[in-house]
Amino acid sequence: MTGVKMNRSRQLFRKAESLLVGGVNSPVRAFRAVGGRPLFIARARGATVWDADGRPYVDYLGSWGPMILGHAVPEVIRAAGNALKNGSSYGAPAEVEVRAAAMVREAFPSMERVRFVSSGTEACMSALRLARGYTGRRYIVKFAGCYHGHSDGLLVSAGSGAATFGHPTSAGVPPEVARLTIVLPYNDESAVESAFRKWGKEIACVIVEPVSGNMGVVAPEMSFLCALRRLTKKHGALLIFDEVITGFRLSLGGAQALFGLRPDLTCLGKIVGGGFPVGAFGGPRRIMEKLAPLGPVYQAGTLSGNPVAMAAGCAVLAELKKARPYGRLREKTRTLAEGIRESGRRRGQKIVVNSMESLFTVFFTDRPVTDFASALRCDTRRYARFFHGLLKRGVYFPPAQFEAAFVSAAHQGKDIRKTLAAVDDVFREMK
Ligand code: HOZ
Repeated sequence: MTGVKMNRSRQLFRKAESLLVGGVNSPVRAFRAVGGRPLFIARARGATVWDADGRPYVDYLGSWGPMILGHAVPEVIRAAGNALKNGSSYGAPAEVEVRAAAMVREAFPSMERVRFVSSGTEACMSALRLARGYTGRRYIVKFAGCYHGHSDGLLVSAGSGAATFGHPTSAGVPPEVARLTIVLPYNDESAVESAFRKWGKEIACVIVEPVSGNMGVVAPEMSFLCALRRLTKKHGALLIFDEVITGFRLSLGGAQALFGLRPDLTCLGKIVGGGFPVGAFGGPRRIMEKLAPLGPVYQAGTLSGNPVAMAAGCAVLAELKKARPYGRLREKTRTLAEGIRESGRRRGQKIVVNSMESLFTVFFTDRPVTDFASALRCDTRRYARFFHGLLKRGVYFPPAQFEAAFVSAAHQGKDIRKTLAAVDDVFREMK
């Protein structure tokens, strides 16, 4: 046989394409936004993932957020392993659910009552139904470029993969459903004011990523978040913070603790499950008790509060509470963001690096990115070159422009130095 031997990832992807839609189970993983073929990951530890050919990469995906402590953390392995020995699912209450709920409420005092589900999508979808059931209203307000999972009413002008693949409003969402979603520009409080003037009595809730991670990282204006709180209260609508990304990441108590704001409902996912499929939503008793079995809003799940997932989540939350890695995470992210900006300046690149605590995005534009419209002005082809340049040098960034990169407690100085050297080299090459 002559020619180059096909690497294992490529072999696996070829096979996967004949079995899985697009070879993947979640669109952005297919690398279509950046071209080429996805890597298959065989194992992960700390801040490193290894592909199926045994090549290591400094990982900034962190499974899209859950791995704030890094991969294969001994405490998490131990907790999940011990739980597993007692069976993997009961479909009946277990003590660990109570422990997890107490930990969530301690970190998020606004979540007086909690319901665990199996994903962030499910948490947001259920919070929406609850908001409608509680207020007896039908409209919801969301912001262009925010992504709250893939339930029908929320897949309207959505960020993340929906934006990447050019379907911010998905096919299959009936227009009758999409019409119930009012989409406004992020960071635009006057747009929110006029929406409330027009439909105030019919708006059940406003749902927002308090720091957006799904059009890339976009920080909120404090006045914007305050206006949301003020206007929802004034008009009897609920304010929902989607903290699926920010919860336990920006601080132990998420964005709401960092900004000192109290939403009516909070949605969690990712970190709360310690790398297992978990979501949660919660809020004050008077609202949450509208949920079945106490109230008329129905919501249920066979794997909700799964004991293995709950045990893993508790282990991560306990570790975060003990180690309080937030200051160090912020410092590492600042070093990365400043290093990338500096390199960009030196190499004549038009980039903007947005960062917030342990989240950041390198945008290929020279104008500030403050909302979806400015994010969409980025040069996604240059992002693709940047991504592949880094990957070739052993650094794994998100395979799409409209996503966040995640820094973990496991990233060490040497990882950051390697990343910055790779970035500089790629920028030099991209000139
Ligand atoms: N929705 C995630 C990006 N914001 C992607 C999830 C995945 O592909 O794992």
